[in-house]
Amino acid sequence: MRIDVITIFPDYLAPLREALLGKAIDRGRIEVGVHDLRDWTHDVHRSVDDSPYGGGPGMVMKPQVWGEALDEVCATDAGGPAPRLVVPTPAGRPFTQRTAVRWSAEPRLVFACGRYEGIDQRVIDDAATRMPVEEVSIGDYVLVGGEVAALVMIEAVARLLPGVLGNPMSAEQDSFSDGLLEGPCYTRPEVWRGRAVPDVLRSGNHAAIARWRRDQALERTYHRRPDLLAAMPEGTLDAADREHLGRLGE
Ligand code: 6GU
Repeated sequence: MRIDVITIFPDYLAPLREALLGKAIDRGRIEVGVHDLRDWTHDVHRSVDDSPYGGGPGMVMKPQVWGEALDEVCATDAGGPAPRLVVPTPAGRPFTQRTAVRWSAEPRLVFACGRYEGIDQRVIDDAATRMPVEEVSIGDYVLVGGEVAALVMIEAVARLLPGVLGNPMSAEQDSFSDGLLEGPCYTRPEVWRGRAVPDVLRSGNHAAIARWRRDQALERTYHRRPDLLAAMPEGTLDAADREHLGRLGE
């Protein structure tokens, strides 16, 4: 997968080269390009923003600069695939694990990181005539710009790519992969500061362990994310699941 990021703060994306993502780049699983938006300015001040039509606070990012940047970064070589353009914005559709799974099948992603109040909407509308475009938010809070959101989304996508995670089973057992939060986990020692590891995990009874883990996941989801339980498709919970949840409500 090839990932490009356009930003006025290229240094913000430095963490991409660290740890898990850095290793994936070194191994050639991901190719990353970070581009300074100001490279596409023509004026001496290298300005990227202007005051909003209709008035109001803040500044809007200029269409001319973004237009040229996207023309160049999103260009396709002969027969090559068009990228999916991602525009991080608190006004976007929610980014979820499903989004990450869907994007992990793309050959190319381009992230257009805006600052200030946003990017002139015509940039997004124009790009959408040539490539798939998604305006997405990573949660119900406001960040200063799209850079940190892009880092979050790139990490969520990259860890799903083959050969990026050490253990491919971990991606399948994630919180959200079965619609529930993951329960607690334990390692040695057996007793730490007077706290013992739950007996069932040391019992060797694999069916009992699986049932206990499922119940813990149900319990955690019930208390922390009741919205996830309410949204589970019909038939996702079996009789044993429903019985455990029933006991929690009593
Ligand atoms: Cl994607 N961008 C910004 N600036 N703020 C956000 C966000 C994105 N998602 C949540 N808040």
